[in-house]
Amino acid sequence: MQKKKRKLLLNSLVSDQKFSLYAILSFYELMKRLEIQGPARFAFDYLRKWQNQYCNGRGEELTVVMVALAFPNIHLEPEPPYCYAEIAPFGRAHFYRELMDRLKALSSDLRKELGLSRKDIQLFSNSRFPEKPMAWAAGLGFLGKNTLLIHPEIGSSMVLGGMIVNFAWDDEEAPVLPLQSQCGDCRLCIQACPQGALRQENGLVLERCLQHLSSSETIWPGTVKAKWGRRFYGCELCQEVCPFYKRVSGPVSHFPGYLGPYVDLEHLLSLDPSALRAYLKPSVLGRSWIPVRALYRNAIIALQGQDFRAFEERLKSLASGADELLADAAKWLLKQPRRKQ
Ligand code: B12
Ligand code: SF4
Ligand code: SF4
Repeated sequence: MQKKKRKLLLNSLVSDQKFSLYAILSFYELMKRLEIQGPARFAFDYLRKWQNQYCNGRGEELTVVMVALAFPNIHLEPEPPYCYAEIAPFGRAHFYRELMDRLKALSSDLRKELGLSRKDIQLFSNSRFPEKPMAWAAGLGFLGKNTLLIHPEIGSSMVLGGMIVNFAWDDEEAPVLPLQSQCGDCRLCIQACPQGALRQENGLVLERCLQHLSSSETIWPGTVKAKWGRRFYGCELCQEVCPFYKRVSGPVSHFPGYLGPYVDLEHLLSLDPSALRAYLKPSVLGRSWIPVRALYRNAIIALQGQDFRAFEERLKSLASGADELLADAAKWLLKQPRRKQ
């Protein structure tokens, strides 16, 4: 097939999958853009290593497709359960799976239409690839002070992914250029972060971020427990305050792995760890790197400020149990006032 025709075909197959944003460029061009950006150097180095390891250094014949899927905010229902904890919007359904399903459908189209094989296409989302700098280099948005990729129209509520295809792409028609930061003097996200995890010069301090702590099995100091509030998983404050934050509906119309905006703590705390793992398995919280005991700890701490008298026996048994993480959380909660409703 003629080079130009192949290029048009690839473009139309990508647009058929209805991603919120997409960009196609040669691997060579992507690397050129990353190389000259000091803070993105780690992304350049990672991709160079990957290229040497898996592609025998080939770069000119590779094409990068970067995509983003904006997800809607599934709102809090008017009548939450008696005792509940909130899930941050990105965890309310499995949007990564939705994105991956669309990438797989695209990959299958590419194999059929362009005669490519499975090993010619490398798919990724929430992977080891440096997805934010790659999406920035492809022109999908700018990097905000909250360290997230922000599209001026869509905001940051999107999941990113992409594919590297064994396919030559020439960047002759002026490809979309990377966007410069549009944050200006704004510091709202830095000021809003309850943990002071965002530093203008150094990005995010991982150990302080509540999103990171959501799945960490370390014992939290009392100050972190108090700031945790009614969360079950995730934090979104540095996005909610952003002037670019939009609650778009995007092209997502069904919700795989739906969990909704909250978990019912009465139900959740009645489950043992293996039953909890099974309950969460189809959702984004069922991922292997999210330890169930961390989620259990989150649920206990989220009872603060709620009427947890009905759970006292369970909490006392956890407080004297062998699991230090849960014992610490239960002891802390038992010292908090029981709110009468
Ligand atoms: C580890 C990780 C986390 C960690 C650390 C995040 C972090 N900022 O480092 C934790 C658990 C805290 C986390 C949290 C969240 N994450 Co996360 N996370 C990842 C993951 C797996 C790797 C990111 C990584 O490599 N970090 C390491 C540091 C070194 O890289 P970096 O953040 O890119 O920072 C560098 C650049 O910003 C660069 N830089 C600075 N200035 C500039 C300027 C330019 C021009 C350039 C090019 C680069 C650049 O320098 C920084 C330091 O070297 C990615 C998926 C992926 N493979 O990319 C998802 C990912 C970044 N997360 C994502 C999301 C959605 C979240 C959450 C919003 C979850 C939620 N609650 O909804 C929160 C947001 C918290 C926050 N403010 O970042 C999305 C981001 C979508 C977006 N719009 O940007 C990703 C891309 C997953 C995906 N595929 O969609 N995450
Ligand atoms: S996710 Fe929450 S804790 Fe983490 S940087 Fe943003 S506001 Fe701070
Ligand atoms: S809140 Fe302000 S500083 Fe933070 S990312 Fe948004 S525009 Fe940039």
